[in-house]
Formats: sequence, C-alpha cells, structure tokens
Amino acid sequence: MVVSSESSDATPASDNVFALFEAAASAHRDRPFLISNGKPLLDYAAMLEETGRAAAWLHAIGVTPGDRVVVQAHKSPAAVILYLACLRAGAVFIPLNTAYQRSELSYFLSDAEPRLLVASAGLPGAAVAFEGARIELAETIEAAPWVDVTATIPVVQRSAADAAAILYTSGTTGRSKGAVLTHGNLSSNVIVLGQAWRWRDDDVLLHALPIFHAHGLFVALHCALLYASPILFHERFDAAAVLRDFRSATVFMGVPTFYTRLLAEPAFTRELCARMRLFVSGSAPLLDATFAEFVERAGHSILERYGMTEALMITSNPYDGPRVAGSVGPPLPGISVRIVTEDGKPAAVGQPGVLELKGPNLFTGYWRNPEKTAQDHTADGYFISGDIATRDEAGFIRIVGRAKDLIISGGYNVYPKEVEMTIDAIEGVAESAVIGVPHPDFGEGVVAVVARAAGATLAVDDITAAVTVQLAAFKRPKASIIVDELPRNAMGKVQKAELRDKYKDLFIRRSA
Ligand code: MLC
Ligand code: AMP
Repeated sequence: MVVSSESSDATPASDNVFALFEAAASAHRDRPFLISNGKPLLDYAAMLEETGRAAAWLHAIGVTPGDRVVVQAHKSPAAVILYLACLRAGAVFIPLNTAYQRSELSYFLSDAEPRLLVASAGLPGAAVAFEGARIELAETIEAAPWVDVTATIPVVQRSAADAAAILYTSGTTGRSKGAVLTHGNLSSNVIVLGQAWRWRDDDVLLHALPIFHAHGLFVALHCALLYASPILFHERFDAAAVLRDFRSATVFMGVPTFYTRLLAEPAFTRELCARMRLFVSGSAPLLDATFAEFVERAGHSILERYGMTEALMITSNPYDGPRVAGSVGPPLPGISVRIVTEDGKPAAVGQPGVLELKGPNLFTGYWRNPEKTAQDHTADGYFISGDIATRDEAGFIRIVGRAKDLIISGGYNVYPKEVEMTIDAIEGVAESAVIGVPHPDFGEGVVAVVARAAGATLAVDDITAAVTVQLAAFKRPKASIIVDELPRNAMGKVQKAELRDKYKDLFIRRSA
C-alpha cells in the first residue's frame, strides 16, 4: 500500500502527548528504542519513521482524529508502534487485555464503537464479528499492515482536553466502563513522574509489564519515551529472563507478584543489581515482608507508588529520603488528595477514610456514561477512589482497605460481581459469593463460595466449565466451594468478611 498525500488534519503538534516523545527522540535519533535479547530492534529515528508511516496508514484507511481504535494484541514492537501511531494520528487508543474472551469483547466493541479493530491472530479479537474495518496485526514490524506505506504524517494537533485513550475498567455492578484519558492527563503525569523519580539521560528501562494497562503503557513506556531511554523489551514477565537483563538496566517497574517471583529465584543477587538505581512497585499492595526481603537480597528499597486507571499515578514514595514500607508516599506534585470519613468530614491523622483526589491527572469521565461519572465525583470535582486510606503526620498515605468490592490478583482487577453473575447463571446454583483471600503468588486469589439450589445437583466441574468459556483466565476462581447456604446478617446481606476469614488459609496452607 502506498499513501501519497498528507492528511489535511495533520498540522504541527500542540498538546498531543506524542509531541513530547517526538522532541526527545529527535534529540537522540541514534539511541536504541527497543532491545530484545540483547539485540537492538529499533532506534529512536526508526521509532519516528515507523510511527509516521503507521499514522499515515491509519489516516489512509479512514481513521480520523477522535476515532476509536480497539486493539487486542500480544505485546510486540509492532503493537508499541501502533499505539504511538494512534497518538500521533489523533486517534483514541483502546487496549484490551489479551486474556479477554469473545463474550467479554462483544461488550467493549458495542460500547466503544471503534472505527478500527486490530487483533493478533489467534486472539478472540481476531474472530469477533464487527462491522468496522478489521485487520490482523502482525507480530513483527516487517509484516505490519503499514509496511508498504511510504509517506509519513506530522503529529496531529490535539488540545490537552482531547481524548488520547479509553481504558476499560470493571465496575462493582459487573459492567465495565471506559475511562477517558486526555492528552493533558498523559502529559502531565509522565512529566511529574520523570521529575519525581529523577529520570536520567543514561537510564535503561527493563519493561516486562503488559501494555494494555496504565502501569505498563502510561507509566513505564511513557517515562522511557519522555527521555528517549533504551527499553529492554520483554514480551511477558518471566523471572529468569528478566534476571538475565538486570545487569544492563537501571530502572525496573512491576506489580508485587513480579517482586515475589524474583525473590524466589536463587540466581537473584545483589551483584546482578549493581547498575540498577530504581525499582518501582504498584497496582496492588506490596507486603512489608517483600519490601524487607528485597532490601536484604538486592540492597534496594522498592519505591511503592499508588495509582488507578482513572487518575494514573497519584502518590509516590520519595526518590530521595526514606521509602516507607506499607506506605504509598505523599501525593505527587500538583495532585490534591484528601481523606474523607464516613460522615463526610476530613479524616484526622491516622484516621481511615475514603481517598478522594483532583488534579491534571484526573480523567474526564466514563465513556458515554455521565451518570456513573457524576456518581463517582463529589460536587467540588474530586474523584472518589473507593480506596480506604490513612495519612500520617508527615503526609505519607497508606492504602488500608477498599470501599469497593474488588479483588486484585497479580495486579489485575477482578470484580466479584462479574464472576458472581456468571456463576449465578449456571443451572443448579442458588447464589454465589466471590471473595479474595491471601495468595502467595498473586497477592489475592479468587475464591467462589457457591450455594447449591435446593434439590439440585451441582459439581465444581460445572462451575469450571462455565467460567472457562465466559471469563478471562485471571478472573476465574482458583478454588470453588459448594455449600448449602451463604452466611447472612440480620439484614439479609451476605457476610463476605466472614467468608474471607473462614477461607483465609486456603492457598497459604496448600502451598506451604
Ligand atoms: C495469569 N493468571 C492469573 C494472573 N495472571 N491468575 C490470576 N491473577 C493473575 N494476575 C492465570 C493464567 O492465565 C494461568 O491460568 C494461571 O494463572 C497461571 O499463569 P502464570 O503462567 O503463572 O501467569 P503469568 O502468565 O506468569 O502471569 C502472571 C503475571 C501477570 C503476574 C506475570 O498476571 C501480569 O503480568 N500481571 C501484571 C498486571 C498489570 O500490569 N497490572 C497493572 C494494572 S494498571 P490457567 O487457567 O491457564 O492455568 C493499575 C494502575 C496502577 O492497576 O496503579 O498501576
Ligand atoms: P486499576 O483500576 O486497575 O487502575 O486499579 C486501581 C486500584 O489498584 C486502586 O484503586 C487501588 O485499589 C489499587 N492499587 C494501585 N496501586 C496500589 C498500591 N501501591 N497499594 C495498594 N493498592 C494499590
């Protein structure tokens, strides 16, 4: 395919976040961008070239600024280029977890109404019927759909308030909602993070996170792009493979499961970390024991930060000065955080309450869902996070619980309601309660406690069969327990706290 004309929408960049990356890349054109197994795949000059051609391809096939592009793709250099090309072309990027099943995808497509769906061959996205254009994304740059495009386009003008991406996050009702993030949200957050974490000109990022969530996409990838840093690119997290690259890296980011898996590797030593200057953890609580063991084994204090899809990064432990185990640090510069008690009053020092926040990082709302957007904001514009937090005298925040019914397993969010709805539809089930209990690898493990309907026959295999077809693997219960009835309080409400206590040793004991 040859695209000969430049799009009329393409004018010099303004607040397009890609303009920041373009400026850094232009100043370091010869620097490696993605390196895999010690082999440079692309340098920053090639990043500019490829994204320009991929953006021209998007325009040529009819994707105009503001159009949505849904992507369910394996992590690959081509997938990174496609993401950057969407930013560059002014399209709204919508990444989907590669674990999502066909039935889960149908909802996203009907809600997002994308102009284009791109999916890796073999993933459910490649088999979903959808009336927009549909292309399979090749895993290599050489076979990407824009391979024959010769033209490139300049960065499309976007204002800070224009949408750059929509990230779907599940809800307590069991229905996903799309968080609309703007170019301004993405730019402001990466600039703040680069400064807070003292990003250096000679940094090398080891990237092993998925790129369909905020952590891998907007935190890890963006920090490297802002400084044109080389990225040691891992298509998935494999502890042994990651360790092999440690000597060449200076920065590593992961969910707590990454750190517990690294610590389980006998080959993980202080000597391997000699060049490393920063380990960042987030997306789920880091156990004090993991923090302490890491200090002992690696000689490094992991820097824990706190964020969420709707607001990107909100707080961070300090780069200089002590990093406090169990705390996520003070709010990042420019972000206003308050903790509010049940009666709507500001919490005193040490008193728990719901964390609310406001700032240039905060999303504009849920896609086509003004009711939910209004429900999750206060009258004065603060976002109600649903996390319970405390603050100490020094302003350091601890996340001590959740007001929302949410399980975080290996850094992925599982909304019990969605799993319960799937299980409740199985013949022979009266009702179910899905809970998270301590898990040695995933932090929390999903457990389904299922009440059999009176007189019905029901086996664990029936539950496994239904969830396997309908739910992504990470959402499926790691254990299902069939009972005659669920515990209820006097008001008739299912007592999840009682169930969590009853089954708290389910995985810990098994793995001991
Ligand atoms: C995989 N499985 C999981 C799982 N990941 N089950 C529960 N929780 C998870 N997180 C399933 C697999 O499908 C498989 O199922 C079985 O568990 C064993 O798989 P595995 O080989 O051990 O898993 P692996 O592929 O190694 O993946 C584990 C992982 C991965 C930890 C590397 O989950 C991961 O990369 N997590 C990072 C999540 C993340 O990026 N979160 C950021 C969200 S952004 P089966 O059935 O096949 O046996 C956010 C904002 C912020 O929260 O603050 O950052
Ligand atoms: P997500 O919707 O995937 O962006 O997940 C956001 C949620 O992850 C937050 O609301 C928190 O509950 C949780 N989270 C993120 N970082 C941390 C952290 N460092 N400690 C505890 N919980 C965290």
